[in-house]
Amino acid sequence: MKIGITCYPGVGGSGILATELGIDLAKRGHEIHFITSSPPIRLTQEFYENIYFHEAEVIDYPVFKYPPYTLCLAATMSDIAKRMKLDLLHVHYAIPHASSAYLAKQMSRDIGLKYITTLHGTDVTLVGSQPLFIPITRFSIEESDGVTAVSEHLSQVTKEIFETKSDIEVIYNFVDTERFKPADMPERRAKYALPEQKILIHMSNFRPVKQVLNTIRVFEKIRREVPSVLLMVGDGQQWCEANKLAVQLGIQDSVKFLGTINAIEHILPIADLFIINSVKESFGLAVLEAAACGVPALVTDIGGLPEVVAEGETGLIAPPEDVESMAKLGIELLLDETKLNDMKLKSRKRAVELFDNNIIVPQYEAYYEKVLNQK
Ligand code: GMT
Repeated sequence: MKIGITCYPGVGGSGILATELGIDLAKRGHEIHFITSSPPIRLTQEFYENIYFHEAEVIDYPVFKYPPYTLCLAATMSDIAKRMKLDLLHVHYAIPHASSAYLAKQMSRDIGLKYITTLHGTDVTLVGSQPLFIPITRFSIEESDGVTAVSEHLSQVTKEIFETKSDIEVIYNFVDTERFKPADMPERRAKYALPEQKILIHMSNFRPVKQVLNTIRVFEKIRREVPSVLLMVGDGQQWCEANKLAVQLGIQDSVKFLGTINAIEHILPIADLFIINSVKESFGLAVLEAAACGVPALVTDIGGLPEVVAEGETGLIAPPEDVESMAKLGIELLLDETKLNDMKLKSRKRAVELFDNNIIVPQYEAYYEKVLNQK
C-alpha cells in the first residue's frame, strides 16, 4: 500500500508511535509518505527504504494573525495524495489532523482518497473536549473512513464525550522488543548510581498532565527509605519547576535531568523502576517501552495505564495525586528484591506477548485493508 502518515513531529507519544508505525510498515514493504511540518524526531538518525518525507509548509503572511497550519496541511495532503497516488491517509491526533484530512479527501474526490484517524488521548480528553472543539472533532471523527484508539479506555471516553456511534477499533500501541530489550550495562549504570542505589526513571514531555512535581515528591519520600536516584528524561513546560522543587527538597544531587533522548533504549535498561504520576494518560507509551526493557512501573490509576500495567505483576498502581500511597508502594517494592526481579521478568514477558510490533502492526495492516475494501 501507499500510505500518507501525518502526526506532530516533536516529542510526544502520538508522533513517536506514528513514526515507529511508518518505519515498521516500510520494512514490511509498504510505501510510506510522511506529511508533517518537519521531519519526525525518530526518523532522523537512519536511512529507511520506502520512506518519503513531504514538508507541510506553513505559509505565513502579514494579514494572518496566525499561520493557517490546518489549511496548509490539507493542501499538502491532497497534493501528495494525487501526485504519489496514495491509497490512504493515516492521521494521528484528531486536532486538527482529522479536519485537514477531511478537507484533503473532499479535494481529492477524483482519486477516492480515504482517511483513517487514530485517537491518541489529549486530542479527545483535553483539547477535543473543549466546548468549542467538540462539534468539529466529532465531525472529523465521524467523517473518517476508519477510527482507531490506542486503548479501550480512550475508545470509551471518546464515545462518551462526542456521543458518537462511530465504530472505534482499539489497536494498542506497540514496541519493537528487539530494539527495546533488557541489557546489562554496568558501566553506564555506574555513571548514574552507586551499586547499592536503585535507579528510578521518568520520561515524558513534562506537560501539566504528567504531574512531574508529584514524581519528584514521591521520589523524595522513597529516597528517605531506599538508597536511590531518579533520572528525569524529557523536557517541557514544567521542567524548571521540577528542577526547582528538587533543589527545594534538598535532593538535587539525586535527581538527574537528562533532557530529551531519542534513543532511549540505551538508557531504559539500567533502571529498576519507571515512575509516572499522570492525571490523564490514554496509554502510556513510555511505560511500555520501559517494560520491554524489563523495567516495571509505578503508575497512577487513570486512563489506559491499567491496560498496559498488570497490577502486582508488571507494576503497581496508586490513586492519582496521592503522593503518600505511591511512595509507600514504591518503597515496599524496591525493598523486596525477589518481587522486584520477578516484576522485571514479567514486564518484559508481557511486552513481548501482548504489545510487540509484530503483533500490533499487522492489526493496522488488516484495518487498512478493511477500510480500503469497504464502500
Ligand atoms: O502525553 C502527551 O502529552 C503526548 C500525547 C501525544 O499525543 O503525543 O500522548 C498521547 O498519545 C500517546 C501515544 O498513543 C499515549 O501513549 C499517551 O498516553 C497519550 N497521552 C495522554 O493521553 C495524556
